[in-house]
Amino acid sequence: MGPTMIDISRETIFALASAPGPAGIAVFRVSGPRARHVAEIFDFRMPCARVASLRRLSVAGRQVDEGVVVWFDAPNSFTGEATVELSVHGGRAVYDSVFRALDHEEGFRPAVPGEFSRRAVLNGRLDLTAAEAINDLVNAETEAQQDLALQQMAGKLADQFNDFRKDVLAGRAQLEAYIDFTDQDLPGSVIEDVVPHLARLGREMRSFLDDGRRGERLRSGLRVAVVGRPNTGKSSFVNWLAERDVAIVSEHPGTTRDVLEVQLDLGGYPVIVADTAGLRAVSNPVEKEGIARAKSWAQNADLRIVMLDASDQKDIDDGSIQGLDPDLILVNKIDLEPLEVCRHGVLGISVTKEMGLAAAVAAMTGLAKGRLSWGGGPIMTRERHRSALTAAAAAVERAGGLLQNQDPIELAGEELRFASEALGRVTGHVDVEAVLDIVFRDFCIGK
Ligand SMILES: Nc1nc2c(ncn2[C@@H]2O[C@H](COP(=O)(O)OP(=O)(O)O)[C@@H](O)[C@H]2O)c(=O)[nH]1
Ligand SMILES: [Mg+2]
Repeated sequence: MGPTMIDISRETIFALASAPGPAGIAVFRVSGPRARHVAEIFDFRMPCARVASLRRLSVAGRQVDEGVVVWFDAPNSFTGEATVELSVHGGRAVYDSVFRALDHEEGFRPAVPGEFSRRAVLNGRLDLTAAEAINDLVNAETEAQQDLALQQMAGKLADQFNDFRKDVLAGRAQLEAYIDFTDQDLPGSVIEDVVPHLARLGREMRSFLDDGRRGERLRSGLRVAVVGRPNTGKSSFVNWLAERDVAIVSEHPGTTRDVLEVQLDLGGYPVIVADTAGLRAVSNPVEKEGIARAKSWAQNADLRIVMLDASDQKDIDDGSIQGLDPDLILVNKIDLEPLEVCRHGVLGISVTKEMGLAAAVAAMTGLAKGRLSWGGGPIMTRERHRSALTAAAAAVERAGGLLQNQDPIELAGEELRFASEALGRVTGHVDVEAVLDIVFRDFCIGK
């Protein structure tokens, strides 16, 4: 049963908000109309609101722990409901006894994933993009992801969508005034005002959409494929990057068949580097499949690093193999054969002798930064944001076209109504119930 089917105003929910132990501290969150009752369940005196207080927790006369209790009275809590946070010790027995005591209580039940944030949205404490940002911050693994989540949490993306929506509504208001005038003298200037307003708004929306999908890429990690002929040292390089033996390195060509992915933090930017099967003509069906996977991964990647062997002068002169357009060419094994060329985007390295590797990482970091840095302003982080804005921009453009064609004003007004609703759905101004399941789908319990 999904939480949308539950009368949320009546149930008191609880969950462990910290990661499962053993750990120094475990934080239980309890939210809902009966949250105050936690004091009776554990037989302590509820502290004053927002004052952290040490309390002994007992159940049926037996002490279960001693911990810090914080009471938040409604609506001054994360969810907007009465909330208690219990910071107890993070051990199995403590967890079990606290969980059981809460679960046993009439009107209490364990929270489903994302339910605290969901209630916060429904109670108007958070807009949907801020709730998404909280989830992003919890999952952030690099500094750039952290920066992105924090700026979205602060409301920058919501502000941008609200500004677009206000501009759409301003256009609509002008049109509505025009509709009311129809049997009197028409102020012709209205069209002259509205058409340029919509044209400018459409351009602003398109330019905001034209962001190279940095936000989405930053959330998921930039995909970097390492491709090249067999035995050039791809697996050696990826293992060196990962600081562990992810892939088998061997002097036998054609060892790597599956695509092996390694997550890295390059100067604060999240990158997924893939080691792939060496590209060559083969008849072995397993290696053939490996090569097909390598090519498809490389074609869909955000960046391609081609690995060449310093002894293969023909490939070095070509600069590309099998039509793959490289962003960076690494010529490996320069310990055996010095590299003659000095072309931009070509670096000589030796993985085994650790030559040129710092420069290779610096080049990769520069490329990642080029694709992912976004200047700190508002930026979309999900397909949900992008498809809504794309639909809104198209509707705004259609409205402008209708007005220019002297089509009935109502039709343009309808397009603008559609645009404002699409934008309003992103923040939760419109149809919040309908989008909740999409937004909270990947939350975990306790958030
Ligand atoms: N001399 C030398 N040998 C290397 C270097 N890097 C890798 N090798 C060797 O080249 C062979 C193939 O390496 P591997 O990483 O499996 O290549 P892959 O097929 O491209 O994944 C192995 O025997 C490695 O030890 C290097 O910089 N110099
Ligand atoms: Mg390999």
